[in-house]
Amino acid sequence: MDVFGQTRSRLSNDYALITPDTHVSSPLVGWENTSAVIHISPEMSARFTQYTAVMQSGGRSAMPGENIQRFFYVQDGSCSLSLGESDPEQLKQGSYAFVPASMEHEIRCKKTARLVVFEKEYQPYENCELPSSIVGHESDVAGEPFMGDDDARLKTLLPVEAEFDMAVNIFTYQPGATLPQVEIHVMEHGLLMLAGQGVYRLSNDYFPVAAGDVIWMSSYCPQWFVAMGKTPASYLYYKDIHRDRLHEKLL
Ligand code: UGY
Ligand code: MN
Repeated sequence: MDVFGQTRSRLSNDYALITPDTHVSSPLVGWENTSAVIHISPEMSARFTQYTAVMQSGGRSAMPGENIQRFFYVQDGSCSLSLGESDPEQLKQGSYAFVPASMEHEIRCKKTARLVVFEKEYQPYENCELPSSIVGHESDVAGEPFMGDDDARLKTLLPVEAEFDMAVNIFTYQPGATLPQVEIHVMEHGLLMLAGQGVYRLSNDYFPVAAGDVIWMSSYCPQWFVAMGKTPASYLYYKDIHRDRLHEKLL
């Protein structure tokens, strides 16, 4: 609580920094024994949704809307995932799953679980099948040096293939490591700081950021990051990929 009404949260037309002190939870429609904070949504002109779902004992998910694909990452606790007719798989901290649009599935929780969820409408692409479901654990994904820098490593959690129109990655920086350039690109981002701290450049502004912070970056929002402190900084982030917007409009 801040008695003087101060916060690090900031909103602008092309980015949002949302810090945990400004979160307000509400029930998640259709889900049972679950509350959520919807951090990023079309209400702020994003083309996707990012939310944190906090599931309690007896927690149960609902299906997303028609043609909506869902990715979730288990930030804390454990849960199970049933995909189609198959037996439930147990998921723990660091597990993640991608569920293609319209695939029947249910997340259930016996104790507690905190999930980071990204949802996006699927944009089909000529001659491409629907992407398949993916279940994995971040510890099974190798962190590749980003543009040759061993101190900035990227884990790519989903296949980089044309049927996938979204990517979710984990970026880990040693203290002092940076994004090698100020990036300006058509893809949007939704991001959760998982650990550590640093300074994020968003458009022409620079912000101290730390574990728990959420950031939305619109298409073409200038962005850059430097990790600071004594421990590595890491973030989980979403981006839309593989769809040429003019081409889609012409189809
Ligand atoms: O994938 C990306 O665009 C990534 N390098 N951006 C970011 O970390 N802000
Ligand atoms: Mn980027």
